[in-house]
Amino acid sequence: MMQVIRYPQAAERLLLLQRPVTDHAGLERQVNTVLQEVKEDGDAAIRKYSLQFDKVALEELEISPASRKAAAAQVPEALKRAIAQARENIERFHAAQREVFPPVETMPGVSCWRKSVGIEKVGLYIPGGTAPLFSTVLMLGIPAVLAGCREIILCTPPGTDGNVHPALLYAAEQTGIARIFRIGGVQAIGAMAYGTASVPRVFKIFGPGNQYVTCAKQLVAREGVAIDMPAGPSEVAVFGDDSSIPAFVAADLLSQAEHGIDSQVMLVTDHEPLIAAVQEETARQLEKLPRRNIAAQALSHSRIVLMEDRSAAVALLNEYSPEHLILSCRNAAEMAAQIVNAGSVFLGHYTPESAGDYASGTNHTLPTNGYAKVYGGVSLDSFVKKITFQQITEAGIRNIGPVVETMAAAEGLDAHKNAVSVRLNLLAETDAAA
Ligand code: HSO
Ligand code: ZN
Repeated sequence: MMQVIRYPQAAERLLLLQRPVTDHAGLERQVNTVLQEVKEDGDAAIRKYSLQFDKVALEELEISPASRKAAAAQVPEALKRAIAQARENIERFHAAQREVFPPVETMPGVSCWRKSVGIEKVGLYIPGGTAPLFSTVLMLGIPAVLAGCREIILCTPPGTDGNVHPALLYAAEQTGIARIFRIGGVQAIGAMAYGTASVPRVFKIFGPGNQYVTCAKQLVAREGVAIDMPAGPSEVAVFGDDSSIPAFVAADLLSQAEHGIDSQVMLVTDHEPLIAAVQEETARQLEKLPRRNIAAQALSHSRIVLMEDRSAAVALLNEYSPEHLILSCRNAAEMAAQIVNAGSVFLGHYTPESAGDYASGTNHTLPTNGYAKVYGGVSLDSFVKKITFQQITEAGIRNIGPVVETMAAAEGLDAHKNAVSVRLNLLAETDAAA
């Protein structure tokens, strides 16, 4: 089921850490055709492609406030309570990311400060497909609201009956998302990037999606619309040792494997006996999963890697830079301190990735494909830009002015120098007059 690799050497390690390559160039022409049509024909193009791709004839593109309200009646009470708890935790964690940046007096009379200001218009994309990801509505909507984004819209593909899953509408309602559109795929990205009669244009687009959606986001990004990050197939790496509980490890691997046939799942261990135990458990648990077909396909290209010791495992994991990393081992905190590349890290035997996927408070929109080497996941920061401010007093310009004059002169930029000199001259005149 899962391929086992023992003590891989450098060349083999490179191969086993590779991600699947998606041929975006091949997709681009196709995706671009749809985008251009949405740009030119707006709502008409959206209706055309919704019929063609999603098999749904749309009249109203926006979901009415009445049907948004009505969704609550279709959501079981237990789920509502769970959503409320998840929302509270996600809010608490993201609110703590608010930055307080008091002015810094870099020199007497020279004050500099920075303020986070919400991006005015943001668009959230929630994929349809095999699972209604209402948890992603919380993960994107909550930080957007906390950041003070003024216009928050959401696009998601409807079923063939034109309806959107009630739990998704309910989560959006609870989060405070202003407008929801029943539009999916490339059409949705085009609509939010360019704006149509029904859909307002936004400045930044967030959210996961299939390769068409990802390609569309990358194309509109070239035209000046910001995007959160390019999303690849979801990933988890688990590190296990002699303290691991095979049933827990297997369950964690399967939780990621059930996302999609392209999910990337890896177990790294320094304890040979764990390998057979996890394989056995995985096979046993897989049998009982409703999504076993998807999970089995994901597992068929997944790997178990045996390393000499913990430090070799750490090196391998940092090289892989997984989206999620579960340290299912003793002294997890000590190991976590050595992790420099990962989207989100889960410590100890009682911290499944699922907790972070839904409810513990951290964001589940994370860098895949090795992007964790340079990017962090979505957070409050993703929804703001940080504007710097400064104010210089008369005393301040006397202090900093000569520094600027000298540097400007040395760069041969006399107009820059003059902007200071005219001020210093006036001060010198008033000093003389006094
Ligand atoms: N593991 C997914 C997030 C998710 N899981 C949503 C369940 N629902 C991507 O990180
Ligand atoms: Zn998940």
